[in-house]
Amino acid sequence: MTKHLSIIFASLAVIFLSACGQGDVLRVDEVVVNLSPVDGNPSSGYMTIHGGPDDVSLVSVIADDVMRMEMHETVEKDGMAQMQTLTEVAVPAGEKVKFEPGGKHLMIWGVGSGSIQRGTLRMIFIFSNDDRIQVDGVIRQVGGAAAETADEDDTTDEDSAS
Ligand SMILES: [Cu+2]
Repeated sequence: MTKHLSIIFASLAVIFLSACGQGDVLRVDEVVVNLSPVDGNPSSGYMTIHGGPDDVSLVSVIADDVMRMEMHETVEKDGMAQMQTLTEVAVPAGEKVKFEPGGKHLMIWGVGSGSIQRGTLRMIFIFSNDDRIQVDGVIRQVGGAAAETADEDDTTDEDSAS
């Protein structure tokens, strides 16, 4: 009798292992925040979402260290580029969904100075199946001289002579 049971448990274990080991896993990577060079203007966020075994939707993106974050899409209307707010974004099973310049993007207001100094923004992506995926997005300073001063604190500094 006990022999039988252990065989059943063993075969169950194999089934679980194989279920974990194959197929697509819902995940988010290549998360980037392009910090606005103008104080008060929104920054933009981009990422790649990899669909899992089931069709889901991205329903929200949140971060503790921002004032406000929205999902947007740039669409052309009467020859003009316009932005519209998205309430959810479909992520079909096994497919890649990209947020990228000129298309879907995150609009981010008020990125905290702590995150800016650290160079990363901790974000949580919330999906319709209740999956919550936490990713540290890389903050990039774009179009400003501020980016140069932040990470050059040794050797070649001009004012180290003073
Ligand atoms: Cu926008």
